[in-house]
Amino acid sequence: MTLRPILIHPDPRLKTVADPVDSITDEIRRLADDMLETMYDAPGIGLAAPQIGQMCRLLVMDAAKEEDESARPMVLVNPTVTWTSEARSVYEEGCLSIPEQFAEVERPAEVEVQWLGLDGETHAERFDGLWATCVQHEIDHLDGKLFIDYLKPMKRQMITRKMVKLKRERARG
Ligand code: K1U
Ligand code: ZN
Repeated sequence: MTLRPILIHPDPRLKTVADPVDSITDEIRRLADDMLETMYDAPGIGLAAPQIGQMCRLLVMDAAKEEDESARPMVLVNPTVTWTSEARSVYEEGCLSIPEQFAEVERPAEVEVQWLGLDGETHAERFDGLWATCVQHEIDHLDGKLFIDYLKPMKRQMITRKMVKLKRERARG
């Protein structure tokens, strides 16, 4: 398994709609392994393939953060939201592609998602709580959307300027 560098906003690949995965191959299995390792190392609770420059519809997540919850690494290929609740919830989101910036985002409190697993089977599950927030955040990445796109333009611009500065400083070393 290999740690992959995570792209930092602004980057055109983070604004691009990713392509569906045709079939589950060894390359896809390796990519999923690398993404889980990269996510746990960051640390994060989710990661979408475009965040490491791979423009395919694959995401990984493990939002089991309660003390009594055991780790549950999940790999979702070609995920689609098939149902959203009327009820909404607000969560202070972060993003590994927008380090150290957090903002409240309102989303459906529960969602049903269908996806292809690494076993080649179709899976479906209803998510709530942090899992629901996380899976929606990651599917947004597959559609070229970032959590800051939900914020008012002034706040979004302020965060983007901070990220441009951060990237310049990191490039200087
Ligand atoms: O997609 C990403 O950039 C990962 C992101 C996912 C996410 C966080 C919060 C709300 C929705 C989606 C992160 O994992 S940011 C890091 C983070 O939230 C976290 C890290 C360690 C422990 C707990 C949370
Ligand atoms: Zn993110």
